[in-house]
Amino acid sequence: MAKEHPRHLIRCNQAAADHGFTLMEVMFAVMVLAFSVAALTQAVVSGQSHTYEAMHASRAVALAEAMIDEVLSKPYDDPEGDLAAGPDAGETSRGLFDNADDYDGFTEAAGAVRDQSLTAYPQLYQRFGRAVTTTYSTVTLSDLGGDHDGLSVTVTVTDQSSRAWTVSRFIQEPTP
Ligand SMILES: [Ca+2]
Ligand SMILES: [Ca+2]
Repeated sequence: MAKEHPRHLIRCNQAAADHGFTLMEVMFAVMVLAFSVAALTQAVVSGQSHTYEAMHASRAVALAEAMIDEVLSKPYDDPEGDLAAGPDAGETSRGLFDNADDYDGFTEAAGAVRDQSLTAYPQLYQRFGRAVTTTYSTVTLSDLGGDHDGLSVTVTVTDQSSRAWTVSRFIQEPTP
């Protein structure tokens, strides 16, 4: 004699068959989920990349501005009266520069970037090199009423992908 299923179990199985998912529905749901996860992952990676780029650029500009500040902290005129842009006699290293134009032609390679006290910058800043140019020039500043003699200082910071950030300042020649 065949074993009889309890009546309530038959009802449950019938309900599952009525409300279950077909294989196609399951595959479709899995596909949608996979696309959603991929899109979310891409958004997170893209966000992290933008954050890295912003931090990278801000470090480059900070290095450029720090060098500009260092140049601006020096006297305009050489104490010995030398007038040539670039290091003067005996100014064989950065620590011996005694006026602003001595920095003309100064460079630091990536991995050897130091602050004004010649202390190495943290590792994340060592991905950049720096170069300085200083040029005596006359610029027209209409707000200040005409032509002004002075020193143009430009600092270029370059990363290992050859991307460059440039900061420039004009130092007006002091009036005697
Ligand atoms: Ca000098
Ligand atoms: Ca000089």
